Amino acid sequence: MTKRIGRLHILTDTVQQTRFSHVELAEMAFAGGADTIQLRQKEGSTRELIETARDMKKRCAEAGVTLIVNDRLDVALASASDGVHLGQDDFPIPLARDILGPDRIIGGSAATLEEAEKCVADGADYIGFGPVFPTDSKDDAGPVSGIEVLAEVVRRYPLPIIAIGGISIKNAAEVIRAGAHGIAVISAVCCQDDPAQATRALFQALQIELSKKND
Ligand code: TZP
Ligand code: MG
Repeated sequence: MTKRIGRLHILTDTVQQTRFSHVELAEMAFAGGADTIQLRQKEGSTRELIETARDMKKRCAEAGVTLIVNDRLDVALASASDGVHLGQDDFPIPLARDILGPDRIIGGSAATLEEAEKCVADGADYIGFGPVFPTDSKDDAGPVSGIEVLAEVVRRYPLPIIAIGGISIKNAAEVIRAGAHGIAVISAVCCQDDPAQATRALFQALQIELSKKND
């Protein structure tokens, strides 16, 4: 079956900013045109995270938006989310596939060509590649790839590549021109005064570049 991999992934963050909850951020992101929300919470109670994920899944389903849970296969299962996003040290992708089955989305993180190759071999549905640019949002983000390595990943590997790390309205068009299928952002939406408007600006930048590709 064909799984629809979104183009504009908003990772909800309640650590770098505390004004908005995950659910509030998700709703502002839908309002701005995001097609994928990734619930990303590294700390705290598992029960509360499951409650949040279930609430988000309901709202995402109503909005026709994909919900991916970062790191936590258990929470993705408990909330019947559309998928899970797994880093190189998280739950192994092949085992996650055995548990989730063929129809759920599994994204893998890669910071290098070798890690991208592993995501492909493991059976990921898309690769979150980066940090493409410097970021303050992840301490252990790995080496900054730059745009050339991003383009090389796109050339080499047959999966949708979602660029992440320091992506903003200033460089979103450039990463799409480099061949990325889409972008994933934290601070460019969650830390802005108006997250819905910030999402809308990114959405419009993507639309313009993607429509040029289809000309
Ligand atoms: N993975 C690689 S870089 C990164 C993650 C989660 C952080 C992205 O955050 P920002 O604020 O969009 O740079
Ligand atoms: Mg992870």
